[in-house]
Amino acid sequence: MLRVKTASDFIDNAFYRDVVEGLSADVKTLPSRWLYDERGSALFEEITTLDEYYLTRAETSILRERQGEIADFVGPDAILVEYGAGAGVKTELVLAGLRNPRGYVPIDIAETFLAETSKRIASRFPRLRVRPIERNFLDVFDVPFDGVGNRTGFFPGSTIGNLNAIEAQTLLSQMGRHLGDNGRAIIGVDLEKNIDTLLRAYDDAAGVTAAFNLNLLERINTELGSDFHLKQFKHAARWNDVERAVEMHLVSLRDQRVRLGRRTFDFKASETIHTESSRKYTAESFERIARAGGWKVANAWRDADGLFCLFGLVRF
Ligand code: AVI
Repeated sequence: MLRVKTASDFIDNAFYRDVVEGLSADVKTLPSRWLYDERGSALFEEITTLDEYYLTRAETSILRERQGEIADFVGPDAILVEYGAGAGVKTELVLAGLRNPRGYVPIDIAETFLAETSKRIASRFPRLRVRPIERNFLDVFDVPFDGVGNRTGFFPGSTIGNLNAIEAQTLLSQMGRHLGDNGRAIIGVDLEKNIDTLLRAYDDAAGVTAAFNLNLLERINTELGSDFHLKQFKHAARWNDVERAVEMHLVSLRDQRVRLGRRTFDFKASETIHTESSRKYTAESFERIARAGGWKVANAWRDADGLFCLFGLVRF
């Protein structure tokens, strides 16, 4: 028999808690990590192939063009620790350039994805010891590894841009603990640029980013039994000049009330739910955050158009 879901159905559910907390706030917000269910992850993969979304293309071109320099920076016999398991060619480009890499440690909360990545890398690099860690890389944990060799952290894709300053600094400090005093890190960072280019990257003509953002409401409907009318919300990308970030929002198209179990949430016309921030850095602003996390910038590799930067960091 169908019954209305109540808080007790979801009390232990982190997604439910985040949705209730985020929609109860004066300025409504939802954490961006919930964008990535199966459909959200597939839509994000599609975003990375769009003309407007230059980030993936630019970063991959740096990894191809600077493969030798990156390998020199990492050094021989290294263990590569990746924060977020690599979906595509990026990890393979780094590993293929290295001299005698000893180990690969992908860290990711998504079990299936982690297993697939580990299998793919192990079959492509049979001499590499692959040791996956199933954790959210923002949690506090250790990286045990019995092999020899200096460790290098790899955090590509401008995912650091989805973290606020405190989260970014905390992650960089934790990477320092994982990677040790001789540790190195390679971080992919999207650079500040012309605002039109930035906004187009987050509001593409084909509407894939809009579908990615709206899928979060669909997910709340399906998994938590709410009654969002998707046609009554639209996707918007906005530049936040103070935060130096492109923000994704879901804009309510009219006054409306949404039900979630026994709770209701009221939306005014034009009120938004803030679903993601993608921070953009300059060389100076990134250097500041790296220093605060215990690292100094040793290298900054940019693509030919100067859109994106891979920073090579060492401990200080
Ligand atoms: C995963 N992350 C780095 C992407 C970004 O650019 O902030 C997520 C994304 N959101 C909209 N488009 C892509």
